[in-house]
Amino acid sequence: SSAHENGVWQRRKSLPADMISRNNFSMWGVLKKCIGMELSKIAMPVVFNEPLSFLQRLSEYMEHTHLIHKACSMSDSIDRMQVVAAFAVSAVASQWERTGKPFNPLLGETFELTRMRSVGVLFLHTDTTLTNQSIQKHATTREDEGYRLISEQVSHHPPISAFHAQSLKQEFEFHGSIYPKLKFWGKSMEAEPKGTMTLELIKHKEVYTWTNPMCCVHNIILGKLWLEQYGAVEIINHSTGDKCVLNFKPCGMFGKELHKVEGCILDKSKKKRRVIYGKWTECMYSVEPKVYDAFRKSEKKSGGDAKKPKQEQQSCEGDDADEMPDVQETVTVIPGSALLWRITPRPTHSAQMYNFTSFAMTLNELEPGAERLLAPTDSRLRPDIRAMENGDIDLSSREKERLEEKQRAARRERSKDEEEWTPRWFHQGSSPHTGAEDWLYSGGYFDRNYSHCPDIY
Ligand code: CLR
Repeated sequence: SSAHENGVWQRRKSLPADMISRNNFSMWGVLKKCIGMELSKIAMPVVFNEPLSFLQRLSEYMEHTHLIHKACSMSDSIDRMQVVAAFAVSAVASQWERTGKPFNPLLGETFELTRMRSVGVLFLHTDTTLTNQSIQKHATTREDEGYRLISEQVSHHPPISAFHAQSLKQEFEFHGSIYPKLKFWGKSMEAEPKGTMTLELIKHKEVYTWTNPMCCVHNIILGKLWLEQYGAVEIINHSTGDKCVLNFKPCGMFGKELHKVEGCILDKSKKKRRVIYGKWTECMYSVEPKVYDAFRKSEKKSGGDAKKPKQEQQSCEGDDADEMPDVQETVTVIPGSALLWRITPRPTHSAQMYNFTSFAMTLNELEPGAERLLAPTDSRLRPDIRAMENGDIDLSSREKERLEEKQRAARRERSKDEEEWTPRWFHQGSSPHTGAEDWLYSGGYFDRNYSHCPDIY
């Protein structure tokens, strides 16, 4: 847990308690009555949850923000695009093996993530002998990325979460909304994250947009749960007309393509400028198209993987569980490639802690003094999530039920008065870049006047 080492407060590196084993619970028992139903309407036992709200889970898009800073520092727009592409892939990397269901946010729930106070700041307050120079040194760390994010649950049916992040030094804004459209197919569940991601690099006057890949959770009923992300992701630079077309590959019959992402950057005249490849669970590289083509050709000539013995067939049909293919070969690096991004390894205790990344471990932590600062609607103040985090499943389910009942009562009150719900921090609008319907930040959250926030807990 969090500690004050040498007077310096540090973020916690683990959760207060290990997770409760799910082995004694059957998903089938819950789901057999629910085929064809919307997931948000199914009362799922809390053991299948993870102690985070969906708003907090979406904030994990920010884990690799240093890539945006890197993109900002580059003078060539194709170079910037390749790092933005790496950011778009890195944003969904924390989903790997995360098969716990986050808590549905309550209508009006918010989550803020402020990462602009450097780890050394508390220390600085207590030591006035520091010179300006050493203050500068302590105030610049790589861990605290210098941004703040605010997200809000703006709609309950359909569930829509909106977020807006801005950098401290006005280098970028990153915003969007997600409506996770879920389909339950029996053996698996498919989630389409509807909504556009918009990244603005202010100094370069550039705007990039894309939509996230599809997500599929396999073996809902029997076997081991595992998660696949697949589909085309098109990143558009609206200022230059450059495009990056990425293909998150479905695992395929033999699992050879598991986790692979491949694509290329095309400039305005449709000329291929760079090939991007890697795995969303691991790393991404970029290489010149000529080098890439030559490598693939030579691979074919030498037989490549055509001669490899066939693995046991992984069929997607039939009654068996769709085991996650056990192919551990990592990315083959083509000579001449540049590494764009590599994942931060998970902490050793991650498996007992919902497969959280180090970043995820910190999201529900109450920082010293946070209670005084946070909006009363912040996810960190949700008692059901807090109870689950502490390993108290019974309290968690009781609190979850209470909150959901309170939400229903509030809705009944509103409909009696013919009142409509209006989100506090976002408003509906159309994106000036894509024209698509979106949720835009109305501003003001960080003025920290929360007197008009609803009482949802
Ligand atoms: C993946 C990244 C996308 C946004 C997104 C939308 C829906 C999310 C999905 C992410 C992760 C997996 C998810 C899904 C909704 C339900 C599903 C949380 C965040 C969970 C794992 C389903 C659990 C099912 C139980 C039966 C255990 O950009």
